[in-house]
Amino acid sequence: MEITNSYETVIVRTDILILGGGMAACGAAFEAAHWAKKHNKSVTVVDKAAMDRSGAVAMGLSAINQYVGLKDGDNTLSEYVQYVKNDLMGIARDDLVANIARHVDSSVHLFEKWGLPIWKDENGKYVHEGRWQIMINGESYKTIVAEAAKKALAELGDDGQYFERIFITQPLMKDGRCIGATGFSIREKKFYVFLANSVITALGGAVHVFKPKSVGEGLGRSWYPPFNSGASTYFTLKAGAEMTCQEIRFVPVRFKDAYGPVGAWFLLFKSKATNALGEDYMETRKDELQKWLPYGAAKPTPANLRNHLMMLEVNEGKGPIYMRTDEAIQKIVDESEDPKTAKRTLKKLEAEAWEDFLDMTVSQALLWASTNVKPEETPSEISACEPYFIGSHSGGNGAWVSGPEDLSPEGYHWGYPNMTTVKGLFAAGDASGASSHKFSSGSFTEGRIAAKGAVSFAVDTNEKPDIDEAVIQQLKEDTFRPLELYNEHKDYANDPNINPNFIKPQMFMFRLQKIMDEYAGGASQAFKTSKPMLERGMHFLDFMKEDSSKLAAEDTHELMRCWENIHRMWQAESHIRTILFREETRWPGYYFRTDFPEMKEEWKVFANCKWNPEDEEWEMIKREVIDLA
Ligand code: SFD
Ligand code: AMP
Repeated sequence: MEITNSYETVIVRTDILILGGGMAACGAAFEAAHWAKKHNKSVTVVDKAAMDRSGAVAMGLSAINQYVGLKDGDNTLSEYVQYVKNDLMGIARDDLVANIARHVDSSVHLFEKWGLPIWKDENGKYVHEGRWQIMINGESYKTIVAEAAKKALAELGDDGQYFERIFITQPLMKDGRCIGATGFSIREKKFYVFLANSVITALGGAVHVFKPKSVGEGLGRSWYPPFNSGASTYFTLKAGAEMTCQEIRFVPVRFKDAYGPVGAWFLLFKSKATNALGEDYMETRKDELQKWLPYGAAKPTPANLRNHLMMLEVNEGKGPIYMRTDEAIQKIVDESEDPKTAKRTLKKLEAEAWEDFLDMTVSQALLWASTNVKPEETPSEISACEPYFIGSHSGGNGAWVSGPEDLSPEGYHWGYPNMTTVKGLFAAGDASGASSHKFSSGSFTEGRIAAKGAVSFAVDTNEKPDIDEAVIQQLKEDTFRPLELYNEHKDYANDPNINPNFIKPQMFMFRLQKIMDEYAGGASQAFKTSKPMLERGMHFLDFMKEDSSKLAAEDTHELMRCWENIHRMWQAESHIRTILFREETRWPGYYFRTDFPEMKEEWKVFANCKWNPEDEEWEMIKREVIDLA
């Protein structure tokens, strides 16, 4: 244990512990600081990266995708809930969606107050990208939000602190309650033990569980950030919390190879996507939607069904699929009232098209530039990405959390808002499930909701949890085992990456991705899978679980990579188990069960799962979908 013992153990005690530094965590920090001050409590935030540029919003965004406009009377809560429910083919928690939606506008107003430029029209009203989406100049979005969170913590003096570049590994549990977390510094030789009264997990979604389409020289490019590596799912599962919608992966359609988002093109520029022959498949294939009623008739067509129609084209060899940016821009120019201003309109549209990517997916602008794409002249290829796990966009996976007292029906509410089924453990953003379409603004808002609950929990319980020295030592040894293993066996072979005594994290990740891609319906399989395929995948995953104790790391950075892949592996297992459990195809375009190719009324339920820390067994659970809207 020479290496392990060379790491100093640092114990941090706090009342409210916020894990992650992304949108949900920043919202949680902002709100927790407010209530903590009133109740004399302390708040601590821990991020694996630097909050100014961490998480999904690191590169910025060009739209806020959840703004309901309640006060303006533009929309109603129930319309939003209906929209989300349809988009998820009937599977969403109305109470959670409504709770976020009724508070989200005030968060957006705060962002504006803190300096985020939101587009306005000549009447001073927000410029909408779509009904629920508003346009921003969002390159510095995350920096602005992180600054506000840090400022709120600073108001608490010594009772408000944040730790950056600390990787969270495990939950700390005592008598079935979550009392903190362990982690290690990426920069210093320190092992951290955070002890808290209540814990909020907001550790983001999961990327690179499936083999990405970008391999070789493109490895690492993905739509969602590669540093979101399944920590939320791992943390809540390991704590024994019930999880929901682990089967709902999100397969976004994106500009091919650089993953530029399509929303602004479809909604703001009203562009069409066509097959190579110029046919608008949303028109020519609309009869297919009749097979997926009532959701097939919903407006807008659910994201997975839009994908499905596109994939039918590709399967018939009618690709490439193109976003007709040229036609969309020309149409707007043609429709501009005064021909004299047409040139100016064209310039403005060109600038907006480039900025859409420069604000959130810089690499797409680089790809356009390097391949001589002029969006006003050249259509651009789009395609389906690899699957992602993200509870905040058009996916749904995450922890099963308690809803608000005033909205939630029986079974959806068991105490503090956004508390998981584990006492003292809360979840928000990508970490909480069945409340899709929260995006950046809704994740921040849900963080605020969870924080209010977590402060109440800390006030009500008012304990200072402790943990045995021996438990800490064991957790420390588990954390640093990959470093010890490498050190012990490194001289056995010449190549540090090839050694029969251990496996390096990159190799481990490649193996995991291969299993998921080939057996669990990844991109190479056109997202198709079946019971025999899933069972075969599970068989190989069992070997991976065994081999995970042989992960080895040369340094602390690689140690982080080891742990990221342990987290991904748990995300993978819960996904395979839940797809297997749900014997139907509900989200064609995200995945297809070839053995159960149709949607079934009896499966209009939540497919939940749970890993029991006592006997280490998995349990699959059906929960009712209760329609409130
Ligand atoms: O166009 C650990 N998103 C969009 N939202 C919008 O509102 N508008 C858009 O335009 C959006 N689009 C978009 C979006 C994301 C991306 C990547 C692109 C485009 C290119 C989605 C939102 O960004 C997303 O919904 C929220 O950010 C989710 O918030 P949250 O808090 O659940 O996740 P996070 O922000 O990624 O933060 C995660 C944090 O956890 C940290 N972390 N810390 C310690 N230990 C560990 N083990 C950790 N693992 C992770 C991270 O560092 C981070 O701080 S569009 O496509 O629709
Ligand atoms: P995206 O860029 O695909 O992440 O989409 C951004 C926002 O626009 C999200 O709220 C999507 O649900 C929505 N969106 C994207 N494409 C469409 C479409 N074709 N029809 C309706 N809504 C869309």
